[in-house]
Amino acid sequence: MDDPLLAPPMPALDWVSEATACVTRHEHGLLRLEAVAPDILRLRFAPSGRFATPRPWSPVLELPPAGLSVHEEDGRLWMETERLSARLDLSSGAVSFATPDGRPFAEDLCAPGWREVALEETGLQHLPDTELPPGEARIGVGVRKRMAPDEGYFGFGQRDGRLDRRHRRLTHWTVDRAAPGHGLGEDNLYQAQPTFMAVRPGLTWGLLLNSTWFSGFDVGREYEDVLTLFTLGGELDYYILAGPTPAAVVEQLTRLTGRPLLPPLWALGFHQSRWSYGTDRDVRAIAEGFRERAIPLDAIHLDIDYMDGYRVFTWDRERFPEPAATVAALQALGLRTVTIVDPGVKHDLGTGYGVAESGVAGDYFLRRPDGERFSGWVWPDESLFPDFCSERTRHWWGDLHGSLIEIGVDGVWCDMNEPSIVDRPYREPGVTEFPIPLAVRQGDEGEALHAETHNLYGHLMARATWEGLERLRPARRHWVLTRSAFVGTQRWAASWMGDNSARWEDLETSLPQLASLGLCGAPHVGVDIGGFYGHSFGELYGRWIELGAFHPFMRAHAHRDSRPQEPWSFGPEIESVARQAIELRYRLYTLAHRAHRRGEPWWRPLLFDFPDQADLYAIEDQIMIGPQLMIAPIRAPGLKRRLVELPPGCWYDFRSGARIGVGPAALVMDAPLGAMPVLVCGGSVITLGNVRQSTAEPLGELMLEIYPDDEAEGFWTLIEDDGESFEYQDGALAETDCRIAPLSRGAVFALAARRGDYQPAPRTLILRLHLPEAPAGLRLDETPVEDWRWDAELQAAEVRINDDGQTHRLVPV
Ligand code: MIG
Repeated sequence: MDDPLLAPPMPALDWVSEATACVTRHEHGLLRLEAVAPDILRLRFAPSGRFATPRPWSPVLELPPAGLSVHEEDGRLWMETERLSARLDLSSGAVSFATPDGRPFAEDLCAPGWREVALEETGLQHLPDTELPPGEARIGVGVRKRMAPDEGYFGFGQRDGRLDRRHRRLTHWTVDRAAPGHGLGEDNLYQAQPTFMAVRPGLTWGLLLNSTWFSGFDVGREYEDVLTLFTLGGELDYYILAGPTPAAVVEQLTRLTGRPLLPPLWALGFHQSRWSYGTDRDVRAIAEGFRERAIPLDAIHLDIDYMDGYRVFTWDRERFPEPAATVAALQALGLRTVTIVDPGVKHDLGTGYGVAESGVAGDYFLRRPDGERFSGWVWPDESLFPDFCSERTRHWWGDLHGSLIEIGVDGVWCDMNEPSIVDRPYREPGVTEFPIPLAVRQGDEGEALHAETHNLYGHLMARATWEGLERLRPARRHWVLTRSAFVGTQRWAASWMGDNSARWEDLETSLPQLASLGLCGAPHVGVDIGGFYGHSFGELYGRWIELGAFHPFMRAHAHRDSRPQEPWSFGPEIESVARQAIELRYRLYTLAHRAHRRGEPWWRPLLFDFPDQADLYAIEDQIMIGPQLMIAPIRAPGLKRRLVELPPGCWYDFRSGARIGVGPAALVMDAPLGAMPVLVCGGSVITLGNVRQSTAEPLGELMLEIYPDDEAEGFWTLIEDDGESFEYQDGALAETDCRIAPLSRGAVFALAARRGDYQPAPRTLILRLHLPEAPAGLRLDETPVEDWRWDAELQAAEVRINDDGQTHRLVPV
């Protein structure tokens, strides 16, 4: 699709406008521009003149439409909402967008173009029966847009490589990255998210390509400063997100694709995994190992060896004679059990394997174009594959989780769902990937080709799993982990980045990788801490776990051939680094409610919070954890200190409590193993609980670490709920607003009265106000405080109050 042609002009023959949309008719095709919301416009162009019918499994939600005003002037159509405008040149068919004050962006260089595409051009694996069927599937459609020279291009889903994707060509097709190691390439990985944001000082806008087909973005690689969007499937369909900030773009994107789930609290704790803890005894020993050593843990993952011959939804009764008893024993230690489930169902008919038999009886498995059932090889050898586009199939699959729920399993880990399939048993030589033929029909009505639905295989498996858990156990929040995903999967699942390696390079690439996903609306992400392939080693593991303590989803995992990789496997020094890192995670309060409400990523690049500082765009080795904390990880061996860029504002050292500088500036900070720099932005209130061995233990006290800025006022809302149920949806929340005046205005700290119906357990609040020097005294609610202390080391005044949910005001005097 790299043809050098700019598409020829495509004059409009006529146009009609409706309340929310405007359609222009061209000699070849129709172009429709629709206001999906005041800040979201959708553009569709169908060269055939027929727009594709909506898909019942579309990852994009229907929003109540917004008004669009349209008028023609000077050979152009002007279309406007309150927040966004578009202009279509009637003689050429090119469209561009602009802010309400007239700043243009995403300007077409020409009309959309289209042509027939040969499969070879896509780079997709090409077997005789994977041919694209003739017709719209083979029609590639695209358009080229001008890239403003000062724009950085971010998002683009799960990939290796740099944060800013200018000068790159990126495609979207989910694949199992079978080879060890996440390098610095940018090829397709397990997940596909055809969305990005363009950021420049003063304006961020976003784009979601509404195509589940093979698609791509050429971000100024082919032609300098030219952005090309292209997709197979015969229709160009994209949404423009008005921004004007990265946070607004992610909010708009997750309004369209669904807000991220709110995980149960336990899922935000530490998860320990390995391929595989192979027996009941191994699992219990690991659990006890954590408790004996007082290393906090909430979940243990069971990889594929718990199953009987890799048959999904079965247990190997020799290795796990009484799974319910094992799960109960873990529960007694405050631990949840997560089990892996692969999509491939062993082709095992006539032996009493109910999953295969009910799947065949219900006709839930994919069929080849010739009508034969499709099979391929995975762990259970020859396997059948559910058609997750079918609602009936999703229902059946979801219900199968009843057997796991009965045993007491709390979370489901969906693996191999790109899907990953090979052409013969793994043990035989010459194993090759074996794709589902692109012409396979999917959906309850057979409405779509696999070519259209491939990228949704993992997305819809995660959905089927979540919806099944919801039916089976409606009162408790569910938890699903998935390897493959698309935009929108955040509604149902967290994800990890698949099979990385125990190498510094893999730790390094994980930083921008997770940050990019956050920009695509997927906040609940993490990578295998320590590295999956290969043998991890003390320093790498130590650096990784101190970093991983800030992953939104925190799990350590390792390959079956790698040496033990539990926190105590590398000797006492690393064990204590790991314990401290995990303890810190358990003390920090969660950002999950913010993510759930606005899609806000909590692991994010500096540009998210500082979009006007172009010199910070390229920084990918410092990560903001929510708006208040910034971490500066170590990515290489032997380092004991590193350079840290301070964005604008005043900054504190989280560990020492000391004020360290005012940005923009850069400084060198100490970073011994176990103590990578963690900074707090002025104007922050960091909430810390006490150390707990699991999230099930009660919080005795809550520390509010208050860090005033020099000039800016700080705001923070602490959001709590029971961590387990859906009652927060009916108002069972506790929300506490905090405000901290700048030092220039006395650093007064104000706590508002608690809102909402959730009542936290009785507790003490410890207010720690960080100040440049000791105040003469403190007044609390207009009364002088007698019982307070100045902590000279932390440079903070500390006072304890009973958390009565009322308004309080602390004034240093
Ligand atoms: O072919 O279940 O990414 O986390 O341990 C390998 C075994 C299959 C790949 C997953 C990995 C998991 C492994 N799986």
